[in-house]
Amino acid sequence: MRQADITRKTAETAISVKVDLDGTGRYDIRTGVGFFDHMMDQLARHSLIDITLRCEGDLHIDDHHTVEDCGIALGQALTQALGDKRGIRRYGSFHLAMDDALVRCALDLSGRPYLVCNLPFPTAKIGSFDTELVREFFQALSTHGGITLHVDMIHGLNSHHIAEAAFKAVARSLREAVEPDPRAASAIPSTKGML
Ligand SMILES: [Mn+2]
Repeated sequence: MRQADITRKTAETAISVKVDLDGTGRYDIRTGVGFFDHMMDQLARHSLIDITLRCEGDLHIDDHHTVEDCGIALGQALTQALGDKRGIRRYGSFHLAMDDALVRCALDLSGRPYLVCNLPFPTAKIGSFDTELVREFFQALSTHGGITLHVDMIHGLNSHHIAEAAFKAVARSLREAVEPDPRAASAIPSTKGML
């Protein structure tokens, strides 16, 4: 069963997250940050990973701790659910177009965190959401999910579209990478023998 259930509590946030890598993209997300919930919904829907996420964060300060810590907890959940990564495709990539926005993601479930995030948002805010938090989320996801993650905007005019295209590109890439590879069902996809 490729599932995980993580709870994480600090002075800044209390989070519970449940993932099922072999899901159908069902989501039940409540973090108190509306735009971020919208992005997490996209992540689940387009990765086909079922995600249940609850976060009670210190939103009286700002959204930063909530968004970052959700990235940490989700990365930890992915790591746990993937186990020894036997039989997965490991790599995934996608070009995602959404109106004016075109974002490319390429990722490797390598166990080696590395983030390249090139999303030059034209505005600092989407509603009340700070666009710089998109990078914070991907950084936390990469670090705690052991993911080499490249997210590059190729074209974009509207910050909402750019962010949404980025989350959907990451989602589609994750879908591919965590998927069982029927030609290598029992193999660990590395010449080193471990990931
Ligand atoms: Mn939208």
